[in-house]
Amino acid sequence: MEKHEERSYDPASQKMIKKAIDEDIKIVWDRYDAQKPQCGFGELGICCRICNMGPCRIDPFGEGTEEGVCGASKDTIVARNLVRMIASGAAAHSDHGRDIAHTLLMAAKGEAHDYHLKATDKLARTARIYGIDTKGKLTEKIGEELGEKCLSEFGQQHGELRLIGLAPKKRQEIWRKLGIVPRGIDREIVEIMHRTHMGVDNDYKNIINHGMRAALGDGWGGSMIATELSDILFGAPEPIRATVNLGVLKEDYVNIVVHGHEPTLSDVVTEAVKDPELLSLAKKYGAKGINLAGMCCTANEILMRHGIPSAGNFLQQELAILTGAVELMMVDVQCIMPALSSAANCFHTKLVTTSPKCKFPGVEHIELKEEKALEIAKNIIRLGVENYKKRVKERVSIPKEIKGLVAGFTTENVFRILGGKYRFTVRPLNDAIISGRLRGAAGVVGCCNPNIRHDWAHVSMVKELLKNDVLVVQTGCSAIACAKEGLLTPESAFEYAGAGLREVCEAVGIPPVLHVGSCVDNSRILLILSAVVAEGGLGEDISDLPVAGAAPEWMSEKAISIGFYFVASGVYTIFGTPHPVLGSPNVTNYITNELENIVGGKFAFEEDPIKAAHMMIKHIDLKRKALKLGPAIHQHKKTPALKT
Ligand code: BF8
Ligand code: SF4
Repeated sequence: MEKHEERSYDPASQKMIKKAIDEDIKIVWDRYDAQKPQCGFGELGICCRICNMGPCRIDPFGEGTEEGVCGASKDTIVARNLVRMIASGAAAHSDHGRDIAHTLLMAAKGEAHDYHLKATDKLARTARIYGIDTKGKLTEKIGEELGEKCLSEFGQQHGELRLIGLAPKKRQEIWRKLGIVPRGIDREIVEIMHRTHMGVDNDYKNIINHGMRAALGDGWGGSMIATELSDILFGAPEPIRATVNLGVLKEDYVNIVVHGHEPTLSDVVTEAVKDPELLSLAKKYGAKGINLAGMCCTANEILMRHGIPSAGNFLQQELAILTGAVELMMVDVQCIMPALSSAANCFHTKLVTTSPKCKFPGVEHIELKEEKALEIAKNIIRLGVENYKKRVKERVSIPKEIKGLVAGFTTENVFRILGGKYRFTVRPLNDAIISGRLRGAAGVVGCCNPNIRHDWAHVSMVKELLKNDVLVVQTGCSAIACAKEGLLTPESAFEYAGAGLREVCEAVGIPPVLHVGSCVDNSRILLILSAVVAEGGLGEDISDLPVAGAAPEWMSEKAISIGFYFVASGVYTIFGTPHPVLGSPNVTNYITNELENIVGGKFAFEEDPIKAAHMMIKHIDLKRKALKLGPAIHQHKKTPALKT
């Protein structure tokens, strides 16, 4: 295999990586190689620079220093570092949720005219969950009350987050007994920072238990608020066909790429690109029109609501610029590589930052102000159109690869699709699992990372699960990876799904892999699991379900927070490369073993995606057995016996 093929499984990406190699442009894989060998202390989680008596490090071989200057053990140091990752990940998701709540409130108060409360049904339903009396009230009034309630949950000091009440009763009781129901979203994050300050909590189990509390505040709080309020504000997604991969960029068009996470501006951009004045300006400069594409999770947001194509996932952000065909890349927050400015400098691409939280030195910053969002969006698009003049035709090379997909599945529409028009229910899903046509379900989510061949682990794992009659739900970069392989179409069931899964997909008309959105939309998976429990016949708690989760190519601290809220919700969750915990056998054992008896879920680390898929299948089978269900009816004969 040549270098560009080793780096990515995706042929479109391979072409751009090859171009980078040929033109000697350094990209993420080169920077990764330059870091090798990566710091062993960091990898094992046993370095501490929390106070100025340090930095300290523990000798992993037990031959040197066993404790920090303050006496902190490797268990304390590893646990503290780990939960600080949760704090950062939960903060990122939750701050996103806060921003959406803020925009919703402005829209409801009539202070942001470019936004509207689109999903009024969902608004009323969510308001009722928050105890708001909706009777006889105007939509705007309900929106205002809901916006205020949600915003208040970030700084709430006592009580419980409201959305916790959507979890199965048994699950809520487990959390209450352990004292890990989040009181306020910010409060639990701040408490992580306090507990991990020098000289506070040094009981690794106590530290991690609080980490779970903050992570639950992300999954059942900040992220869930982001999802629910985004649906209300930008429209509840419905299954929609779209396209994905670098081939969505168009040679004769002005190409605008929106990258980041929060849909607040990108959703308005979908309107701005239709502006007749901007379109005629584009034509004046010789372009056929304006082509909008997304990147990372802001792409997922506008993909599932408007069918805007996705140019790719995390590791493709520089590659999009390398096509030489991107006039403008507009970024908001999260997963935006600082390297983008140098990539843009190698081409004519204009990079524009839009969030006060994310600026780049020397890069033009045009800040989103909700009061005049559309005007700002148009100004940004205009810069892109103007920049078309600077495109160097000879440097343009857009890979041809493009694939169709269906996106836009949500908790609500899964109910409708499965239950039919008049009966909202997930019953057919439960029945399919009970009868054994479906063996179980798996969530495969998360990032991509140059430490593993791009997209390969996602695609290999998902194919293996499908073959074994496991229905897959996906979000984030993982969904895009599999979409590029064509797995997110109803037709793919014929090629990849086992006989049982294929029957279910055919009967209901769904793909075997359901794209449920961006990373904050992992909260949709929590709600689907809760709905399956509520439907009956599969136990009383999420931890009873024959399901498993995985993040085979993870890189971000958000992935750690997501992993912890799934585990703390009772889901067995596999990460590809390990968390930075192996320096403490105690912490490793706690999160990969003991936690199961405490919260019903636990972690496993397995880099081989096929092995990991079979670990998930084995777990699914154990849960089936515990529920006294028979084996899956079309159980794949060649499934190897598993060693534990
Ligand atoms: O939030 S999957 S690389 S883009 S962190 Fe980032 Fe990871 Fe992608 Fe979306 Ni999620
Ligand atoms: Fe070292 Fe303890 Fe300070 Fe960490 S908190 S840097 S282990 S002295």
